[in-house]
Amino acid sequence: MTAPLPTLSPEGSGLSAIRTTCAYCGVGCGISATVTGERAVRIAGDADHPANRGRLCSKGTHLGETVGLEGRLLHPTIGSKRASWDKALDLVAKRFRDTIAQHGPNSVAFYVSGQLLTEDYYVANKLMKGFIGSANIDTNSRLCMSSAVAGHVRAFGEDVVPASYDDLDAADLIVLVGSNTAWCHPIVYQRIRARCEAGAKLVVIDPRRTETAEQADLHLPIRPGSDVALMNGALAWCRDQGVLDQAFLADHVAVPADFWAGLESFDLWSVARACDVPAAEVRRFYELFAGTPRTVTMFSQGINQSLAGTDQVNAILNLHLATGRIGKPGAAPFSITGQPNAMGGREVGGLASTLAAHMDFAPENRALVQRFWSSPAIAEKPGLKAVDLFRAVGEGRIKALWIMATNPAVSMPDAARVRDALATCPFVVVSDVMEKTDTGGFAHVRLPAAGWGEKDGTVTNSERMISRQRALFPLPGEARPDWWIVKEVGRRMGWKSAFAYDRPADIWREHVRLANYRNDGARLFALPGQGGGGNAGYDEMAPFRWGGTPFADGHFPTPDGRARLVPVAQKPIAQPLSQWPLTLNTGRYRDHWHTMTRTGLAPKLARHRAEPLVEIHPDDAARIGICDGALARVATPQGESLYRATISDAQRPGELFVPIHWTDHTSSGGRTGMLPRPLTDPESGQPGFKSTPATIAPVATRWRGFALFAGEPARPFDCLWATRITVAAGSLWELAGDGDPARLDRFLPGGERVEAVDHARGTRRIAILADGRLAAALFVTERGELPTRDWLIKQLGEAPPAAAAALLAGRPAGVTVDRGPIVCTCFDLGLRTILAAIRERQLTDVAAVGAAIGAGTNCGSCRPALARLLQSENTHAA
Ligand SMILES: Nc1nc2c(c(=O)[nH]1)N[C@H]1C(S)=C(S)[C@@H](COP(=O)(O)OP(=O)(O)OC[C@H]3O[C@@H](n4cnc5c(=O)[nH]c(N)nc54)[C@H](O)[C@@H]3O)O[C@H]1N2
Ligand SMILES: Nc1nc2c(c(=O)[nH]1)N[C@H]1C(S)=C(S)[C@@H](COP(=O)(O)OP(=O)(O)OC[C@H]3O[C@@H](n4cnc5c(=O)[nH]c(N)nc54)[C@H](O)[C@@H]3O)O[C@H]1N2
Ligand code: SF4
Ligand SMILES: [Mo]
Repeated sequence: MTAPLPTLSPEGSGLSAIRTTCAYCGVGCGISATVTGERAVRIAGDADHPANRGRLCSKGTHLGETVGLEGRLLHPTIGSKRASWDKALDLVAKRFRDTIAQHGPNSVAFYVSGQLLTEDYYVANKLMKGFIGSANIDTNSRLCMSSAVAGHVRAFGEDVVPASYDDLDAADLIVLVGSNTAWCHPIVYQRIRARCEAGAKLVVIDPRRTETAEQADLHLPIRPGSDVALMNGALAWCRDQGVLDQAFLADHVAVPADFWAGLESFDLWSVARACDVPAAEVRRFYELFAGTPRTVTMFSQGINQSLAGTDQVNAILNLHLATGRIGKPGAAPFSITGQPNAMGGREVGGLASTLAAHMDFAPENRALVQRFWSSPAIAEKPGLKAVDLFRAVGEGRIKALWIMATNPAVSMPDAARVRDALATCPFVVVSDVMEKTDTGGFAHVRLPAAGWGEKDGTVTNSERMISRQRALFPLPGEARPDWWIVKEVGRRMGWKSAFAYDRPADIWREHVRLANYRNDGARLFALPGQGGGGNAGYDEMAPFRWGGTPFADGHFPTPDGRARLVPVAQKPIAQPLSQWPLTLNTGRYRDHWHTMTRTGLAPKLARHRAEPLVEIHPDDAARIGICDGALARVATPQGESLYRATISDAQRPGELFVPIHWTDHTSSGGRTGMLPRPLTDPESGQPGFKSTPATIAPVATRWRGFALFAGEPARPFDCLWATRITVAAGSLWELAGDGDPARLDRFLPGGERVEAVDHARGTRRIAILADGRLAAALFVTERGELPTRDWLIKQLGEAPPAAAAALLAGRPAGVTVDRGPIVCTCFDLGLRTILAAIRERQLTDVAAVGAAIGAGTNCGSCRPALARLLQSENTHAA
């Protein structure tokens, strides 16, 4: 495997740092990692990486907390039994071969992930499309980026993102559409803030007032699904103001005959009505847009994850093409990607709807790719897209399925049906790094994959920059990299020489050759000059961006060289149904990543949002009888799930917001995947995760409480509400129930027990001591208060812990330690601590808070939250 790069030796430490890339989001930050022990690493931002220039957000900063081996899958299993690699790989190869022999190549499928490295992805795509001869390989990017892909292809002829982060530094106006950048792409957001501090304007278009929206010059809280109206209206406005780029249109854009006529109905008033925002606000946006040539419009899931996602993407691209704001510094439409290697997956062509290397299934492309691979077969036509793929599994049409690096039992829409499908599928293989995932429970064969910090390969970030991910640790247990697992199966299926890779560099060189193969410039995706220098060249590869500044010359990869304006109509906005009067929106929290298999291991990331909340507008809450902090049941036509309610005027009336992160392993409720419908955009096949008809009702509970364990509870909780987070020495469970709270005793371990009971309030407090340490604590009340968790969490590891009286009080005598929810993860500062500092020291800006108590001075992810606290304190004071 790769030797560490000896370049970044921290002064005097004697340890050398390894340059690698963050495990999480599509920003693609460079990391300088110094291995300090067997499974220990010190993480710092790589000051030389162009994507982040040394900065990291809260998730990247705390990656070191996630590299332990706790919970890892470390050997293959067949059924519930441990198996050797030989047995497991032979079985996978045989079952796929037999199924294909009996039912044809389209009876098998792979479901893969934007969290694979490019080399892994390349081998999986080659095996399915070139050797099995089916295109039934789809990826979780279908749920994430596919509307952007389809929109790019319609407008440009190829899936090319025509922007880079440098454009943000050069823009005078940045428009964020359906993107909670402050939480989901924090380092890009810091770059946006820096640009705004230098005078650029920021407009945020999101139905919710997110932390991103709070710092904007203008926030348009539009009605969900009304983005086409808003963008079409902007284009009509620009035309009326004479700011279209007529020369660019004439030379480089094909405009359908009735295109402009289609915009007639999008006047200011109609748009304001469709979007449900004041016309004056819409007008402010339009004036800003029309008046600012250097505009970057950045969009993500509020645009993509819609039943009209592709049209919404094209509405944005139309606006940029018609104003000539593309291919120039500071002017671009910018689809920002979610996963670390969503873009790499698109480059190898690992979606069911593309063949390979940005080629589709046209006969000449099929012939070219088959020749390049010297393969016995080549997929004839696009394969099944994710939602259809799982439907086909459920209907018995797919009889062998291999899932890699994704957790569809949680993340697919209508996840209950996905689980049913997995349960009936004759053969399911799951490659994952973790032993317990909701999807892994359905596997016949489980294969232990190498994880971040153990793998070598490349990833491509949102701005087309390809960076190396490098191994920091030896492979643990019997874990193997995904490329190795897939090529071993390919070889055992009979294709020995086509899958004779010894190292990721071999695959990279082949990928480079295919990108450049018979490519006279017709495909913009090309990697000229790459792949040289042998294995050492690969090991030392520095980050680079492919494609230069796309479209700078006004040429587009379409047959006539012109871009396309695509007529898009605003879909009628569905009226609320009487049974489902609300609209459910789903998305992300700042410090959690997807199904939390990694961030869930980091105590510092767990406390920003410790439970899955349903956010509801105060008017709706009052009308329906939902109290802040109470449990509520959210139901949709697909299923139902429980959440803790939080009342928030950041929500629009009639809309609910829930997070996507909780699973069977972390919560008895809050499993959001059960709620969205399996409906998709007709062009892209991307599910409409952001608006599902829904209803909400309060759930009565008799008691609430929490439990702390050094380790895990004796058995899984079965009460109404139990959500888990990792704390430094064990786990913390938030609990609520309607039965007899005394039943909770059976979850506690044995040991010396101290207990206090307050019958008047229905309160019981129990601490269990074992070997002089606090082994567990249970605090339950029917009518009383509960202590804060912080101090008790600290007692878990301590020997001896505090006196029994203090333990049962939940705090040391005479001291209040309620920090509130954690805002700053780096300095471990809670809301109350920060508010106290602001008041006592009369702090007025984020920098002053940082100078006083450190908050926000390291990763900066909490700066938007600090700004909001300061703002509300100032309003309060005034
Ligand atoms: N902390 C964290 N960061 C992440 C991830 C994570 O799990 N956690 N995941 C990564 C991945 S894979 C992805 S894809 C990205 C996603 O990054 P984002 O797209 O920023 O995240 P989301 O929270 O899914 O949705 C963004 C916003 O779309 C808004 N929205 C909903 N409906 C509409 C609408 O009709 N119109 C408009 N204009 N907006 C709407 C929502 O209110 C929400 O605030 O984040 C990446 N980064
Ligand atoms: N309701 C709703 N649903 C959504 C979304 C939404 O906004 N709303 N967003 C969608 C989007 S944009 C996305 S991207 C998906 C994400 O959804 P998923 O892809 O299902 O989520 P993850 O938790 O990232 O799953 C990754 C899995 O791969 C494992 N893993 C990590 N690294 C490796 C590796 O190197 N090799 C292997 N083999 N396994 C590895 C992890 O342990 C984990 O089990 O969710 C989608 N679902
Ligand atoms: S913004 Fe944060 S999560 Fe995303 S790549 Fe950078 S450090 Fe990692
Ligand atoms: Mo995503």
